[in-house]
Amino acid sequence: MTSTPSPVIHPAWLPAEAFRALGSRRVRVDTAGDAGLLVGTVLAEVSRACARFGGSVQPPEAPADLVLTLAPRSRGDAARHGGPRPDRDLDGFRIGRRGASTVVTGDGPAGLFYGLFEVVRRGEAAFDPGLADERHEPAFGLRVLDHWDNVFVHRVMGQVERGYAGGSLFWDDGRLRDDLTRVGDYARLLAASGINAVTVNNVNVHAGETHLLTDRLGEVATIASTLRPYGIRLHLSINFAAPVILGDLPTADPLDPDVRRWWSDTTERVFETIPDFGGYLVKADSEGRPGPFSYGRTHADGANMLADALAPYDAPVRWRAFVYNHRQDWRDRSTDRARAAYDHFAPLDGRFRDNVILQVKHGPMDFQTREPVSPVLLAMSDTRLAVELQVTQEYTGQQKHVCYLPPMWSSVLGFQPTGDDGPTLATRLSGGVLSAVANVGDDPFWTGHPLAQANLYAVGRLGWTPGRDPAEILDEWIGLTFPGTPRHLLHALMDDSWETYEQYTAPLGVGFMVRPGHHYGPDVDGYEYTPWGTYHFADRDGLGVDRTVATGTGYTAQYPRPWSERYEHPDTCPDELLLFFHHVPYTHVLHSGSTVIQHIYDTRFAGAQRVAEMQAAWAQAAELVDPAVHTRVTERLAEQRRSAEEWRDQLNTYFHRKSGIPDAKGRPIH
Ligand code: BDP
Repeated sequence: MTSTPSPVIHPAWLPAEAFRALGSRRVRVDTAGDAGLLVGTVLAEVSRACARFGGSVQPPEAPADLVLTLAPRSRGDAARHGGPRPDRDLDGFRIGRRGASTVVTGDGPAGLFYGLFEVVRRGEAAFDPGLADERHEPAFGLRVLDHWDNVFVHRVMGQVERGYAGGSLFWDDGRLRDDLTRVGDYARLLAASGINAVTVNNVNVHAGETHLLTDRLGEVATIASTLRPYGIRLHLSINFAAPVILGDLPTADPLDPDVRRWWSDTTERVFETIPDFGGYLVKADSEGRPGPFSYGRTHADGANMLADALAPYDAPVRWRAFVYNHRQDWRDRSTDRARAAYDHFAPLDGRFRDNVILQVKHGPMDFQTREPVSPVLLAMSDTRLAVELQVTQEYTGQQKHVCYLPPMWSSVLGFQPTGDDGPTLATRLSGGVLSAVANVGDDPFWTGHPLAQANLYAVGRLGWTPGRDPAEILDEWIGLTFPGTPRHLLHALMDDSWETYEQYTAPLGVGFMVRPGHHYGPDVDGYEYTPWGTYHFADRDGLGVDRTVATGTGYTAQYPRPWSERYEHPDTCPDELLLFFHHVPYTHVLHSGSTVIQHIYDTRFAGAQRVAEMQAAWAQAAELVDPAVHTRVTERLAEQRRSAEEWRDQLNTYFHRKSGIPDAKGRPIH
């Protein structure tokens, strides 16, 4: 019998080569006998790199080119905790020169670890005698990737919901994988990018997965142990109806004393089994999931019950604000899904416990190609808030299309709630939580499309420095992942890829013209007459959703000034969001000087053309990159091109037929 050789797993941003500069030096890990788990990981990394590249691990006091040390106040912390405590104040580090050495001083063991990876990222530059002193600390204390993994393969959603990179890294065929080596490698990659937590299961917690909390907790503990050496804490998504589903109680009413005791006892067992357990993530009363509404209770009642169960362990519950009615009447123009999160949650401001974090999707709808910032993130000053990004490319090309997303995320994190001179959203949320839906699976390239790794990498980096230029992060990722490859090649494909994707799929803020269910490819009216609340309202005269106070759904009033006013009027509303906020005639003239209809035609032609150019550029790179990467990207680009042309043709034809207005440039539209 022949067996198929296991595929070679791509090293992502940690190829051995990335450690050359560090590994060819004399390195001292000077932690005064601190034998914590993370310090052990740092030592192992250093020893491995030195063994490979001819450097040496120096004994105490010996001269060294690189010294990795702990700040005095944190010495002993690792020993006390028996492992990493990725608390915000211990993640930071200093890097600088002392005499002939580069010195990294971690605030705590985690900081030491993050400092080590700063040295890796910088390569030779980390040993430059002119290296400036810098202090680094993360803007967000909790930087968490939420996996939408199911243990069992779900009938409709498969194993990883909205996953485009194969099966779960954790579970296979309903069981925890016997070999968790890849989970360890994954944790190492994440830690090197700055992530410090992972939620291992889908927010839609199906009946089978509910057991992870109780009788299958052992599996969860095994995953936690695999993540721990890299400072990654494990979080679990829980099912609000768990007390009922697991057969213990007749109700899940959050005010019922038995239910409250059930959650306290269950949570106590979780912490007995996993002492550094990170917390719960909850999707309740949303898209058919159970929640407090069934018992006439509020989201505050539901969240606070779980917060009380977690409080003794100083752990948070992240309660998702993605709550809306998915049974709307499409004939009723006054309903508006964009309003839902704010309408549900803003009145509850100040009513959540301190360890409740309201986790809010970055836009008001659902991870569309472009949305305005969710107004919930701009309100609720008495509630702890987390931003939720979607790294998995559900609506952005499903990892078949190149779509580098950090420019979108930066526009959210850099949004200025009080206008042009005010602080950014990231500053407001600083110290809090950055969460993102993961895009990885058991695919040999981790993310299906090898270039989608850059999106994963960037989340952690933005979690540390949200104001950083996305192109700079990309440059860093390219340098690590493709050592020796001309960087301009990948920049040419990736820098503007989100904008390109937007051009051929959804210009001007129009959303959801995708195939219902799986959400890939165009379907002009796929969602138009459904109850999901996701409309574009195209008719013979114009298109877009009127969300104004004057004549529409009143959504613009959910924004503080000056945004409420800017969005309310088409003449001040930014072009790229015009159709999100306004229903306008096809002949409406944009700030750019073009009409809406002409813009639709032009961008769709331009976007598809850019994809053809990307394909041609990549073909030239055949000799310059790893052949396996080249082949995979080539295949995906062919599909991206086919899809971009399909988008262009269907959408242009649709709007041509609706409007009856020809393309001013006379290109073929049917
Ligand atoms: C939507 C996805 C769905 C998720 C949901 C969520 O289509 O699979 O369950 O978001 O975030 O975008 O809960």
